[in-house]
Amino acid sequence: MSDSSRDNLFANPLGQVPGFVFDESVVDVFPDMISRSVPGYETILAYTGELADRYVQPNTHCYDLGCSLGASTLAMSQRINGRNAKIIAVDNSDAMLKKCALILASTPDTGAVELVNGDICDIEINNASLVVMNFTLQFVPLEQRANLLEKIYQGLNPGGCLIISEKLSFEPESLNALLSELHHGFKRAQGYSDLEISQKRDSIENVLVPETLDSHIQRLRACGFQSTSPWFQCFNFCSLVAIK
Ligand code: GEK
Repeated sequence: MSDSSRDNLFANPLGQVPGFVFDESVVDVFPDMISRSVPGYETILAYTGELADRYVQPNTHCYDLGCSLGASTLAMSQRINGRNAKIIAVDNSDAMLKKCALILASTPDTGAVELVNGDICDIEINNASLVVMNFTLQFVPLEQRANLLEKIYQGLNPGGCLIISEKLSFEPESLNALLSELHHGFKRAQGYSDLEISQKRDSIENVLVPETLDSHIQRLRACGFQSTSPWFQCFNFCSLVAIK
């Protein structure tokens, strides 16, 4: 890996740490950042592909909400060739979408992907057999999350699947602290220094707002998803499926 694609955004003391934004400096290092920060990221991508294979129906839509550089879109598209299913990949970061477009253009068999520059709370969802939100809901303001989930439920066809991957919080606080410490140990093992870990934590606070697993499941049930379960968890990172 070249130095310019290694995540060292928080390696030097920043004084006042700015709030995290998905700008060009993040885009340049994003694949390295997410794979060294999210335990199980590669597994979640692989099983996003597996679930796409199981759930995507011919002539329907698949949504990748908060697509970043298109990793989940690529995982899906590799498994659903020939089904005439359109993937709609949405992000509201111009920098992410520009680079995502370049990546898709240089990858074979991604012709059926439509890139949308917009807020996932504003887009329309219809005729969906699969909706993927891998590590995006955590950035949506808390008060907008129920409406977004309700819109997804309405836009899914019967039998359709929603995948939500998130960082979680835990109660009581002692358990939250334990799982955060295990996560920080994972980051240390991936080569991040204590300074990088603590500055990133300050930067992301109030930008990424995690909820408990119970809150996620209760909200999904309230929207109408009767069939929902976590299928993966490592420390404070989790992925859920919910079937309409
Ligand atoms: C992956 N899914 O590699 N509307 C649209 N996009 C948004 C919004 C919003 N309201 N809020 C945040 N984003 C990807 C990884 S990253 C996760 C997703 C992370 C976008 C934001 O611009 C960013 O690209 C993405 O959601 C979150 O599988 O960085 O931890």
